Amino acid sequence: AGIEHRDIEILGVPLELGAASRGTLMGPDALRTAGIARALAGLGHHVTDHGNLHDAPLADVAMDPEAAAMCRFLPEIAGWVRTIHARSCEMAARGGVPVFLGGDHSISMGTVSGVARHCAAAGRELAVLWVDAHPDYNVPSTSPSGNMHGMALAFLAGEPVLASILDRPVQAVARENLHVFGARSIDPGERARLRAHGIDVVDMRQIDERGVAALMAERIARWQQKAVWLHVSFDVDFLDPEAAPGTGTVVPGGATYREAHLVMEMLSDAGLVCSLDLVELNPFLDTRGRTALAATELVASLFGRRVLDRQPGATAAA
Ligand code: Z70
Ligand code: MN
Ligand code: MN
Ligand code: MN
Repeated sequence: AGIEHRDIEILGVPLELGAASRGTLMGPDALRTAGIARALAGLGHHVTDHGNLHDAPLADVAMDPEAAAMCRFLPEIAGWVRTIHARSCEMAARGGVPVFLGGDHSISMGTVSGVARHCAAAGRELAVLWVDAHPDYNVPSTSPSGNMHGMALAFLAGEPVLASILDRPVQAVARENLHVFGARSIDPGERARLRAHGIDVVDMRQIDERGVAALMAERIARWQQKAVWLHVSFDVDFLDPEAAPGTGTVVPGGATYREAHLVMEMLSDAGLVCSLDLVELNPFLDTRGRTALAATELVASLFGRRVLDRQPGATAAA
């Protein structure tokens, strides 16, 4: 069975100020060196690389001062988020598959909010799969670090205290459509918020007990029923440090290379993924390009690469 060929639009977003350590600004270029565009084109997709976004101007953010004081580089990051948002909405509306190369995870405040605005206009229900060791569900008052990549999903859920990061009303993603996958590092206040909001969080224990195939199959069935626009926000720290050393916050006990590929293959078979972020690659910390290469292989699997074709109807354990 051949794969469906798609128009894939790549945009590099070299932002590093949202993370604890510098270096993710080199992420987009390392992914290009690893061959991300060539891999996708080799699968038969039509790939356009729009290059990197440039530094955005500082933004004036009308945030409560006490909260703003807890957000490191707020004017810089809000400037980027506003620029990214506009580009993302445009790209989504063009009908291709936007692929955003980060950059730290704070870029997703712009990428996903842009996609959400397009979905609202187009009458599509948006679901977000946050593949990450961290849920990034902090607000300024629960953040232990002040790093804004740890608040990205809270912003997308419509957290009012963060809303002024964007210069227009935020189209919040419905809580029932937020899915965290691979969590193994959650701050205490963050955990309380996730629980209070009823967010679907798959932690590593569940992955160990039930396996990625069964867990993904359940979620895919729900998304297919609702015919959602699925945005995948992939933080490379989902992977175990063994497979992906090139990221600022390595947390032991992550997904194996094989588990991550299976997630990608199942998502690809489901045909639901309409947009993607690939974030938190820090080439400064990488070992001989290993993380950039692993991320590139995973994206190829997400867009149709297979070891062997599947018989139609063959399914993973549900
Ligand atoms: C922590 C915080 C985080 C990524 C680290 C860490 C958040 N929860 N996210 N690395 N990608 O500072 O909020
Ligand atoms: Mn085309
Ligand atoms: Mn993250
Ligand atoms: Mn993370």
